Amino acid sequence: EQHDELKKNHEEYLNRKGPDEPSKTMEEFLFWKTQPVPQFGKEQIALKQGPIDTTKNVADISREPVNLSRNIEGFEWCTLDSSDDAQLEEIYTLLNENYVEDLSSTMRFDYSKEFLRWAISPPGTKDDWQVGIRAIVSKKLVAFISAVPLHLKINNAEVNSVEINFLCVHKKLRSKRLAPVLIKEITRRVNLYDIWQALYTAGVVLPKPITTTRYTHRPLNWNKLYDVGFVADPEGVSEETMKSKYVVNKKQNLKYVPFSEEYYEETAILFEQHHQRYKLQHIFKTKEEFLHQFLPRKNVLRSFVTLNDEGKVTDFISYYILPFNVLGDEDKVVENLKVAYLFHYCSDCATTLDEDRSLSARLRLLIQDMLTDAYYGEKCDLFNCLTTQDNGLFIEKENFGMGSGFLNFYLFNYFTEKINGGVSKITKD
Ligand code: MYA
Repeated sequence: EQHDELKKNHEEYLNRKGPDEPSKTMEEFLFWKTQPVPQFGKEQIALKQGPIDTTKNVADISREPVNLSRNIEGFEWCTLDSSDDAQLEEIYTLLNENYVEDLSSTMRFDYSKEFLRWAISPPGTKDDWQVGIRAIVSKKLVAFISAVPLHLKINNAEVNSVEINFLCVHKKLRSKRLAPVLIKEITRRVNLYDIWQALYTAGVVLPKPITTTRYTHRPLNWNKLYDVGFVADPEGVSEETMKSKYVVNKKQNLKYVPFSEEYYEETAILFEQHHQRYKLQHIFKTKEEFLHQFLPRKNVLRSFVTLNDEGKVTDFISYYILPFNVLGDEDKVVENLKVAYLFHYCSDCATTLDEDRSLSARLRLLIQDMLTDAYYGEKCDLFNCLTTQDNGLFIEKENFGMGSGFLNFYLFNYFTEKINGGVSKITKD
């Protein structure tokens, strides 16, 4: 039954509009048409790259929170502190029960608490950027949104911004226009720090993506993925053939050491050199930020460097672990899939002039090795990556299949020409 459902969804997906076409007209985006974002249907080629609205300054921003009672009675704003275990547990429970699902509502992200703490509290995060809505009487947390500081380089222009993530409204409070209220409140709180730009990603099409990327999936534990209906029956292909297609090497091609502070300087230089290839770059200004993002974390992040004979760092690669709950009737969790997501990487092959050291050959070795680590070491069932970075060099060859999910990238209050490929920014979803 689950496989029939999967086929039906797939057909629906094939018949739908293009991945970056909106489901309604610009006029119907009642909230987004009021915001400083590029609009559908308007020729904005004349616009130069840069901020869209430059009229405001901190003195214009209200010190009072956005009015909530116009939308719902009996709820209040709160500020959460994810360093406190009890509050982290509340964020975790809200997201675990109400966050992003796939098209057929059979899978939902199951961010671990350690993952959330890592993602929402990097160095430089402000105390009031973890925003919630609670019921006044029961104090139950029913909605959430977060911001973290982010330095971007967009076509060589540096933009001091934030990344917005984990927007979530409890299922019972949907369609009450709480999302716009949460977005306005986080905008206010960010603007008070004199920051006017943001980056965010979403599966839904809003005005207006700067780029659209696609999820690709490389099965590791084909049997389990088949049993839960993540992969459909391959027509005319035997199960044995499928299994042999997805065999994972037992032994790694290259030698790795876990990334640690002693490799910071060399890795950061390599990272910057490699990332110059991309039009949208996430840049790390301080050692503290870099180490926060890339030091290994148990059950959350794996990161490695390879060294040449002289002990010099030649490559860096990382992936994070983000499980999925498989849902049965009445939203019950019936199974958990452990999923690895390719995160950042860099290699000296990206800048070498030595023809024998092509980036594509090197990346294949590195990726094969991460598959080995994820499957045999971390017992992951699936390895995902987006069509960002230089991933086009290995996706097909390493048997990553195109998924049904897309991830659109957006900038708030910043105009730039559409970026095709060339994205090094990875969001944690
Ligand atoms: S993306 C992950 C989003 N979360 C989920 O998908 C979790 C499951 N879903 C939910 O919790 C709810 O369905 C949400 C909507 C909360 C998504 N981004 O309240 P409503 C617009 C932006 O009646 P609900 C992530 O976290 C929609 O087009 N807007 O709807 C990044 C409509 O507006 P318009 C969205 O279903 C978030 C309005 O909301 C999204 O009850 C980046 C309807 O509101 C979406 N994902 O709740 C946020 N989905 O009338 C932007 C729907 O115009 C940040 N909508 O069509 C912007 C930068 C702010 C900071 C700026 C600083 C300078």
